[in-house]
Amino acid sequence: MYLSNRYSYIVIGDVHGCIDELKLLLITNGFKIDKNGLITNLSNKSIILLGDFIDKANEEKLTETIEFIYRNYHYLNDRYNQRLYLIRGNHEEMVYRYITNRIELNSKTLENKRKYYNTSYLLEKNSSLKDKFLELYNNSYIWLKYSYGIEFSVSMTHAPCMEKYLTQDTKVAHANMVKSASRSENRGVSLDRLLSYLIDEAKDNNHYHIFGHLSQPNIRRYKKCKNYLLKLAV
Ligand SMILES: [Mn+2]
Repeated sequence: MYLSNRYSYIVIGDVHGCIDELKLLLITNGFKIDKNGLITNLSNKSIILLGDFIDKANEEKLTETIEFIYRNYHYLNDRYNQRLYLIRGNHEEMVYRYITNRIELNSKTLENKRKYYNTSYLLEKNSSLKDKFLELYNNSYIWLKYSYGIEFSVSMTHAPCMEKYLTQDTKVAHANMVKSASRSENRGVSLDRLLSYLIDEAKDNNHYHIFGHLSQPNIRRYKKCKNYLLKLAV
């Protein structure tokens, strides 16, 4: 989906239930949060959440996070304007599959549910929160792109991916934009080897790819400027 040039955009990576840090980050960037938990003082900024806003936190924080995003999604967006965008991450995708029975349950998938996708249990016992999550899931984008003329563009996805998949609308391309090769399944392999395309495909131009997914202590910028890795919210 192409973004309007009318706004400037703030892009926030993997929140993972860090609701207090998310609010602080918004306030640090000039937004205000009123007593009802609504984001105000946007001026001309729109917000893009880069995926993985759930899991890896306790149920209280996950509930607060989903409620906060849901409420603001409705407050900030209407049929004419969108000021809060969601990009789909692999955690939203997997939790969606668990809670809608789109995954075969066996010892491996049940173990993964316990280890990585704890939001599933919360949503399975809280149906109104589940409905809110499903609405957010269904309104999330796989990719967003901002372009300014032919010389400058920024593509955004949750995960890093090869250039041939970026902003393509096929099933395979979508899967690659939501999740890259798993580090937990490739222990001992360095990130630069696992995702060597990030280095091989980097170019010296003003077309950027912003993604999250890979937790890093700091922003990582690939040579020749093409690829950025966001500083994550965790
Ligand atoms: Mn991820």
